[in-house]
Amino acid sequence: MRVLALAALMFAFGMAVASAGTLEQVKARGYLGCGVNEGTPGFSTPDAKGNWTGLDVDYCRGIAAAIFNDKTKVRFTPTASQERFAALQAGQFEVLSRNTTWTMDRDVSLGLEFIGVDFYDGQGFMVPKKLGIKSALELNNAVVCTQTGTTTELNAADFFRTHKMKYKILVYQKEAEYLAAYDMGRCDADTTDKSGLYGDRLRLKNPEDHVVLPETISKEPLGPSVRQGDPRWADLCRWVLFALINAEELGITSKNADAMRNSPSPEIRRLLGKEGAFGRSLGLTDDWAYRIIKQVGNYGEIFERNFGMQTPLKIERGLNNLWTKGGLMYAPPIR
Ligand SMILES: N[C@@H](CCC(=O)N[C@@H](CS)C(=O)NCC(=O)O)C(=O)O
Repeated sequence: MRVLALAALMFAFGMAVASAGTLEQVKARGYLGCGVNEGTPGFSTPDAKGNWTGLDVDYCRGIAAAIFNDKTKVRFTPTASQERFAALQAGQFEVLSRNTTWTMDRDVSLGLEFIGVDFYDGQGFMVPKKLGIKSALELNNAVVCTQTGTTTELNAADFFRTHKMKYKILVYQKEAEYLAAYDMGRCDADTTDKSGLYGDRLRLKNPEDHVVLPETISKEPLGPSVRQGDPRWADLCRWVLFALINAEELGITSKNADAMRNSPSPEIRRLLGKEGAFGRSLGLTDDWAYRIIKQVGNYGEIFERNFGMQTPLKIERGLNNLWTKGGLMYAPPIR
């Protein structure tokens, strides 16, 4: 009898633990844990006071705005390429938002779940102009520098093999290390995601002495991921991303979000929580997306603020434009 009672107790306890999902834990703790990189312009960079900015940062701020109605309720943990997935698994944060490429192996073998794409990128090469190289196909026998634990290393191997060219790769643990090696002339080329190359160039002694070659040698769909096993949390994170993209498509911005709440458009009304009960189904309030857009802006605002023509990076929207404007940004509808 006692054994049975104990078993029943353990079962009830197990249920209680299982039902305290990630959202409940985050709510109880009072902030979101967000894994970012250690400082890549456009994605995540801390200023002297420790304030973080960037696309990856803004995405996590969007989740915090949806949950807490306060975009500042996030704690950022910088992680190097090599350690990011283990850090997510170890519970150091609930969302990995760190210019991370969605690949099959990462998705199916590492116990994590990609929730979407927030930046369509591709790998390229940067070389000193003085080498006179115009194409990546002229890189035979080059020494290339990059960071370890990345798709970059693997794509470089594929590229040189495919084109029957020889190369030597120097891999470093930290971005600052490979960049310093490149700047000192230890390697002929820097290779990483093109967005990363533009960020790298800004940090060289003489940025104008370097050129990004035209070739894009891989697909790098970058996006956030979460631990596998809590589908409600994955849904929440996925719909925060979709809300940002849908808001841009519907013309809702941080500036007009209040006025838009009076819009007669059913799609706008659903997104802003004036019709339906979409927030509740995520464990949030129905104005969840309004909070995100009001506090963080829509996807286009976030892109422009962090990568656009007013920033030192000056990256075109390109593939990251909305599907209605020739890009790939397309979010399922809220209904
Ligand atoms: N998208 C690639 C590369 C991501 C990556 O880690 N890039 C480096 C070079 S731009 C980086 O972000 N370094 C910054 C850091 O380690 O904090 C991947 O997911 O493997």
